[in-house]
Amino acid sequence: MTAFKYTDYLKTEAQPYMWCPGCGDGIIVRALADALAELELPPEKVVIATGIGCWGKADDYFRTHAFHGTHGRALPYATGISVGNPDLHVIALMGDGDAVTIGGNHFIHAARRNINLTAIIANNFNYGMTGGQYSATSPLTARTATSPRGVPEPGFDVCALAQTCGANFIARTTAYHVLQIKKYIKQAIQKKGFSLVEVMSPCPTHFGRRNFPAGPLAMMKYLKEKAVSISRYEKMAAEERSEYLATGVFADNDRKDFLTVYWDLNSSQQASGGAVNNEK
Ligand SMILES: Cc1ncc(C[n+]2csc(CCOP(=O)(O)OP(=O)(O)O)c2C)c(N)n1
Repeated sequence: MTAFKYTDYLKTEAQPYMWCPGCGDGIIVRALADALAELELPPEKVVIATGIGCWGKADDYFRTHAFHGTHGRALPYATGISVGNPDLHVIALMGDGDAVTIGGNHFIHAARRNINLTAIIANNFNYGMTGGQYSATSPLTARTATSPRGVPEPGFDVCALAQTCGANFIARTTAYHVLQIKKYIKQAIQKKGFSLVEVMSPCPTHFGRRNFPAGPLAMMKYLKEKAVSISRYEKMAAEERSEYLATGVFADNDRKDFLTVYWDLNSSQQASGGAVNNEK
């Protein structure tokens, strides 16, 4: 029996959510609250850092510490909080625009440095809050507000990017796979270093309307049917792969996180007589 309930982390009085009907963001909020309760993390030890966007508004619903900053900058804030107070569990909530479009450079370097934090990206394949413009994860040929005839450039694979940068934990699932979201968030929080959970989340109002004319349910059904395990995905022929979404855990490493390396370097310098000289 856990000492905490998911409602200990949620401002239920702030509900109903501001998100559109059929949006996946509320599902991720509940999964995160469940994960925090099951890990029995005291709410005062948790900090949620966000930038701007629909998913960036999620911190409004949490009864934890929160830092709501500027668009694309959730990771710099989260980095400062994590490095400044390593006792805190820092969770950065970002849309795909926030995380890897305007925030792409911060994402690369937070993962490379292996900052001890958990990034949860709600990837709805477009800029939801500002009307559905295409972002760096919008798939090639997808229709968006700024690409009515189709996106002319390929979208990022966020997990592959994080892997190249050296993140310690990387997982992808969808808003349909509710229990998997919670499971991966728990694993991510428990892992020291940079952890990423990418959740493919439907945006019926903007992306869905233009790419799933049959309606919101069709997009959820797509996520249910097209999400396949990494092992199944890897057995597919290249042309078949473009039809599917690989989901699962892509990386589970134990590379030392930034602060550990930093303190290791400092203590070894001091032990050897120290080249560190603070005198000017
Ligand atoms: C520096 C800056 N550029 C642009 C904007 C306008 N803006 C606000 S939210 C947003 C898009 C958010 O998209 P995403 O991060 O994918 O999150 P979503 O809303 O889809 O959850 C943009 C472009 C801004 N607030 N600040």
